[in-house]
Amino acid sequence: MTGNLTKAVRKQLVAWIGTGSKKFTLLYSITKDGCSPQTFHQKCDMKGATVTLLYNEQKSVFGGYASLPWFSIGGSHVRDDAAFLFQLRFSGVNRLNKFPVKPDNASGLYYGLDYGPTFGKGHDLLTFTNSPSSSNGIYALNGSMSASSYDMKGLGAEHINNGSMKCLELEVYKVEDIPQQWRKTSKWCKELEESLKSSVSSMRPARELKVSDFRLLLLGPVGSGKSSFCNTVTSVFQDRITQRAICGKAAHSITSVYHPYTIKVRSGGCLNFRLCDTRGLEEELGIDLIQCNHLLDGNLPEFFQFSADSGVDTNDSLFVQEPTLADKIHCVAFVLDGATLDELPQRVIDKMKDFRKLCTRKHIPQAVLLTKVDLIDDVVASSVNSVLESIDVGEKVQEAAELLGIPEYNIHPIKNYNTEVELDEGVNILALHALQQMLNYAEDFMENIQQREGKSLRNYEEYYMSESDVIEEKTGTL
Ligand SMILES: Nc1nc2c(ncn2[C@@H]2O[C@H](COP(=O)(O)OP(=O)(O)O)[C@@H](O)[C@H]2O)c(=O)[nH]1
Ligand SMILES: [Mg+2]
Repeated sequence: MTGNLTKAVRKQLVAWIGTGSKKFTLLYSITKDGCSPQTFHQKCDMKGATVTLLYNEQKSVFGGYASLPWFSIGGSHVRDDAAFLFQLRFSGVNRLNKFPVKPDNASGLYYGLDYGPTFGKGHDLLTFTNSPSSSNGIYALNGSMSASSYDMKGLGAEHINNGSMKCLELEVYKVEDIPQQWRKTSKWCKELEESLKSSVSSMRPARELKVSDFRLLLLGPVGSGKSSFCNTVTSVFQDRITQRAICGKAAHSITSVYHPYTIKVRSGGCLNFRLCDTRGLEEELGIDLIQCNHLLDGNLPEFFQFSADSGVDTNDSLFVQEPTLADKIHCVAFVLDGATLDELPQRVIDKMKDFRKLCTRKHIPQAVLLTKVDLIDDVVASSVNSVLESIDVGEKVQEAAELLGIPEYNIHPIKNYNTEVELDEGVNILALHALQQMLNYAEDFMENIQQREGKSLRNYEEYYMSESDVIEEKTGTL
């Protein structure tokens, strides 16, 4: 059952409660469950902390937070030092006021068998004691507001609920501490960073395949942070901030070539993967499905220059007519800007879905890098280490998963280096976790090819395009 609680209101309530992240679950709604004290008690008794919200016909929103549970006891007051009343909107306009229970007050909550949620002596907020039916969607609750146990900052009921308890809705939510992290990982520390670094550094394609590097392709809208991710990864392994890829904000893609970055390590030598940076996706311009297809298949030479007005000339002498497994892409990462996920134009989303379909048909594994997590949550901006505790980032990860139909465990929150002058453990760990998964997937992909070859398929081309794919292509359902 979902209610009317918006993200902004949840955030405000969490700030007022002041004891960390919270989960809100709707327990009771008068429009869904019917309005009666008995139903309220049946749904809300002994459920821990709750918040009650009322929405009246003058478009005012107000209510109360009880840190103690409700009970069906006949007529007694209890002390609840953490309880407070509040107003969120007044006559349709945001008005944020918290009215705390007065110090040492023994009457924070009122437990009454025949009462709906009731706060304070007298009472400061009495919701209802009857079972009104609704007329035109409006419930004429017989409650009232009157300052006594709570500090109402000198405001009378007329300034909080317009002096009216005629409500369109009353909701009670259970308020719980949320699990500390939305994704469990080993404890973040220098040792974890070092062990991830060494695991990523040790990964290389199986010797029998005679391929030196995994190719990881970054695909995503212009400005999503593809080039910045290449810089972040080179910085991690160079032990200093690097700026090999040119990044920045512009209307169209700054990156216009296919650039497979090799990653040098400080001690010398290169790692056995290449991060392949490309031109970004745009509504009208940008990389298209045919170019993407050639990229995945390894037809485009390194440093291929994408052009805005012409496609790929397959007769060009540089076009790789017979790509080997080493030229092909072994894992794709879709790069999405977490801060502007809601603003992505539908055409760009559709293009990305087409690219994803194409990858799936070629059995190329996929992950998502959800960048700019520092712009999703201020707390994460000040400490990247808190990213797995951020509800906002957790929600964006879910959104990204739904957007592309990719499981949540394949969505990696990323903070790229953009203004920093020094490395950061959290930034490095996020990038390394993502890389480790992409390399594992690239390895799985190659292993599958190896296995197929072992079963005497002519070559990996048959793996790349199975019979059903060819039929699908012939019928034009790409
Ligand atoms: N705050 C913040 N900015 C970022 C992050 N990643 C990239 N940027 C900025 O976003 C802009 C576009 O990045 P860029 O890497 O050029 O995107 P590309 O078009 O996908 O290659 C640049 O101004 C970057 O500095 C990030 O994680 N956090
Ligand atoms: Mg770029």
